[in-house]
Amino acid sequence: MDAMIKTEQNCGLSQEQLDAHWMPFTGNRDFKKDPRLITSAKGNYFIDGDNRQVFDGLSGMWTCGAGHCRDEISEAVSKQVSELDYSPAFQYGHPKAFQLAHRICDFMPEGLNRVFFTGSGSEAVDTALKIARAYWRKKGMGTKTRLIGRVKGYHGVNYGGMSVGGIAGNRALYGQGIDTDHLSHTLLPENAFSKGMPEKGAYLADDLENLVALHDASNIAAVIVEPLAGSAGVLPPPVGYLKRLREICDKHNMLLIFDEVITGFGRMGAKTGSEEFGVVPDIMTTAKQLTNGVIPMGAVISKQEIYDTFMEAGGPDYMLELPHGYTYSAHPVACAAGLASLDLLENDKLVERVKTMSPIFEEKLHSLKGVKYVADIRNYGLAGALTLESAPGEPALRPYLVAMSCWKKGFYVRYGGDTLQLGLPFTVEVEEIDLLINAMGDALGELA
Ligand code: PXG
Ligand code: PLP
Repeated sequence: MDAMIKTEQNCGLSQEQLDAHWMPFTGNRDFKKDPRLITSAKGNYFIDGDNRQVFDGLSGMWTCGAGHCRDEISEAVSKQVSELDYSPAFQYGHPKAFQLAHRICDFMPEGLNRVFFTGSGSEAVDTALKIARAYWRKKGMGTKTRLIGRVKGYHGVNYGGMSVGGIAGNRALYGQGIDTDHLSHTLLPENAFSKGMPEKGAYLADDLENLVALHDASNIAAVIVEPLAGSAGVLPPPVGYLKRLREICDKHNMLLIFDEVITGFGRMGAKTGSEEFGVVPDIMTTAKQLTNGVIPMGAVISKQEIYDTFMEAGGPDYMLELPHGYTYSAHPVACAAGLASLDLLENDKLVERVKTMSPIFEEKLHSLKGVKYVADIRNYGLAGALTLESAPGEPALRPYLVAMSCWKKGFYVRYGGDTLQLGLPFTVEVEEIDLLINAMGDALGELA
């Protein structure tokens, strides 16, 4: 009888069905004891397996800023599926791939105007790293291969992205990656509870000079950072930090890659983090918000000079200049979703809306200062995070408990390591922010 009740609660899924799916980045054993199932979504809310409405405090996974199940995107996708479901990505093209590439450039800082499509953020990162290495070879500087990331950076899970990534837990199991080194992270204790960009820490960019002194610029291809580190718990860049990185890259002839998988397309209250923070990279990686999360897609956007270098050194015109690409690069359904999604951002003025709502979010989020175990609060645009003091010997326990309590109260928030993260829908209302932060405050209050 118990098993029956449990089964009904779990949307009719059997234990065998639950066990068959090896879930990504999930405590599988815990989840399968008490699954948190989502069955539908509309606007800023999910409906769960018990037919409860749950506020989406992370826009899916930083993907669905325009809200869920938007008619404009659903209609574009369903039309595309029945018109051209797949089109070979290599040697042939379909019109929407070129239209979307051109449309993406409207959202880019001046000078970034060549777009390579991938199926995800991880693929975008590995593509960008390969382009960087190949670029220097094409220029006759083939020793420039080392890639510099940053501690606490997250660049997806493929081998390149994992290697430049700086979250130990995501690397420890997998043995040797590729040749990298890492800048120090920018989370300084003296900046705790900063609102927006922290004042101190621009000097941390000088770490790059130390790595150049160690490896020599003739061996370094590129530096990759998130302009605002997302997964490690929303770390806005210190004032002046990114500019300094840009100067050091220019001085030593190293490419600067901004990984804007989270910050691209509106989350910062500007079209990109690059625009918001006033520093232009040589290559940018994007994904997530590009299609509002509806169809998987990533894009690497590079300066024209990089593209031109490949074209000029490409040999006969029929030869391929970059031996790289994915079966699903520029998938027609993803392109349709991307075009509809970017139109929606623009027509509904959602980027501007992020800018308007972010001070309201900032104030409310920082009202949690002083609540038990809250060790730091950080925010920028519609991204925010709390760091919690660790329970003895269990650094990841408290955020997990708070997130589980929030879920029961009808709020989805993300937990990871010692942080809780929020990535509000661009369509969020003031009242929803109040309810969410109050629920988090209550959940924090329940901690032993
Ligand atoms: N780069 C950055 C900066 C990311 O944030 C990736 C690359 C990889 O993208 P894909 O599409 O391969 O997952 C990401 C992904 C979170 C969270 O809650 C963040 C990501 C994914 C899932 C959860 O912080 N970032
Ligand atoms: N493995 C095999 C055997 C393949 O044939 C392919 C693509 O043709 C891949 C992996 C790569 O798949 P994707 O292009 O979807 O990344």
